[in-house]
Amino acid sequence: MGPITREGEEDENKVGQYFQPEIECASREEIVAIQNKKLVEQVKHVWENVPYYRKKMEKKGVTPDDIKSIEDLHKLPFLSKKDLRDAYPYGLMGVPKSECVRIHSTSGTTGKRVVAFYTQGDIDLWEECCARAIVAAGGSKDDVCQVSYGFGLFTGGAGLNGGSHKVGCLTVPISSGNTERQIMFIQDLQATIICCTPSYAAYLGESMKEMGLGPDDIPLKAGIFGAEAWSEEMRRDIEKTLGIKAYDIYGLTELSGPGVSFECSEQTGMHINEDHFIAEIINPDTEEVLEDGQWGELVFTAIDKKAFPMMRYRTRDICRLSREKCSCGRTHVKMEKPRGRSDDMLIIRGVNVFPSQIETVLLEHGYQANYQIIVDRVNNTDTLDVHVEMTPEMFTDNVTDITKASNELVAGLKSMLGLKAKVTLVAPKSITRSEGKAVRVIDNRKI
Ligand code: DLL
Repeated sequence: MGPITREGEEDENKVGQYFQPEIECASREEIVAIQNKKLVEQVKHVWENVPYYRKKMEKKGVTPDDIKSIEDLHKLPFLSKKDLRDAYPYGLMGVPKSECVRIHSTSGTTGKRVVAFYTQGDIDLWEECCARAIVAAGGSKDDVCQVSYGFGLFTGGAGLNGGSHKVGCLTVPISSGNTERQIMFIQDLQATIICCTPSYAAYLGESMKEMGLGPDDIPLKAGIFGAEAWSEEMRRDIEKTLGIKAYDIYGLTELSGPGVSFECSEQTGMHINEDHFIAEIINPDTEEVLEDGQWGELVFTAIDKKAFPMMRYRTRDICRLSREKCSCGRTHVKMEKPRGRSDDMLIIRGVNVFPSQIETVLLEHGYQANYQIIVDRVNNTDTLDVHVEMTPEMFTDNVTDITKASNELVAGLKSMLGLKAKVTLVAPKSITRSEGKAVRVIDNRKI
């Protein structure tokens, strides 16, 4: 199905385009009715087919009869990453193996990887979510969409590739890496949309500059960037260097992959695909459900996915929800850019620090998002070292200039974090670039 406008919508090309208008612009009553019906069915499905979760429900004294609508959601037990590890690999599967057609898996560096399963139906719904994101970024069948997320076990490539097919874009499944070839294809095939991590988009921009190319030398108009936290400053940087509008997209392997939520032209948060996922925000310590607008841990219940039906899954992403009316016409709740993960949060000398706060300070001072945060413990005291690349324009070996510039950053970080950091300015290109998610933090503390 191609993009469709709501009846009476005049502008056929920009704002006002939706992949599935009847759902994306449904009234609150309609959305709640869909969620109520699907939740009741999903709880029955899980009770009957996932003994691991049934035991959790029994332990909490809940049966499917207790769940009559989304008002009862809070009665259900949570699932966490620990449950996924305990039930690895098949313990949370909701259908016979013979009905599953694919797996994807996280790139987790600690413990067992998460392995998620999909029926063909699960894949179709997932690809539709990604198609909604592409259309929201202005995509249609007239576009050439270059998918530069990694393919394979990672969900980024497969998800956006499937979405791009559903929209009918000419899809370029180039995967990540080989930056010169990426730029050559963008130019030769006249790619208009690119999908990759924001850090890779920034690297593409940097490589273009080195090749003497500017935004006018490439036909890109939009980018769909996600899989890691990125700041507003980084968005502006990428938009300027590539000459595009940069849209955020969010998701996680446990819930299919990219497309759980996506940004529209307003760029003020990501619409959650509420016909497939019910979102809650909880206090991560007390597990109490918080009101819309409050920061807390994002929890999702997948009400359609059959092979890997996640119920009240604790994402660890710190976020908040907003139900303010959106100018794009979509009615689904919006989540703000996640501030970081509760497990990304560093506690340094007792202070909570998110890498994104450090990034904001660096970008405000004219640096790019090429940095590494090194945390250690010396004589029982935490140390925070931030290695920051100078841009080629600011590169100097004049000690006075370097000291002045790093002192400014130390002051900026102090005012943002309330902590004294050591800043080391390093030469351009000396921090290793990533083709996927960037590695920003090295924590050497043995705690
Ligand atoms: O990163 C899925 C994805 C692929 C999303 C491509 C968007 C684009 P995982 O590897 O399982 O899945 O990692 C999921 O990445 O819990 C967040 O902490 C983080 N994350 C994903 N998207 C965003 C985003 C994919 N837009 C974990 N902003 C999630 C901030 C994000 N963090």
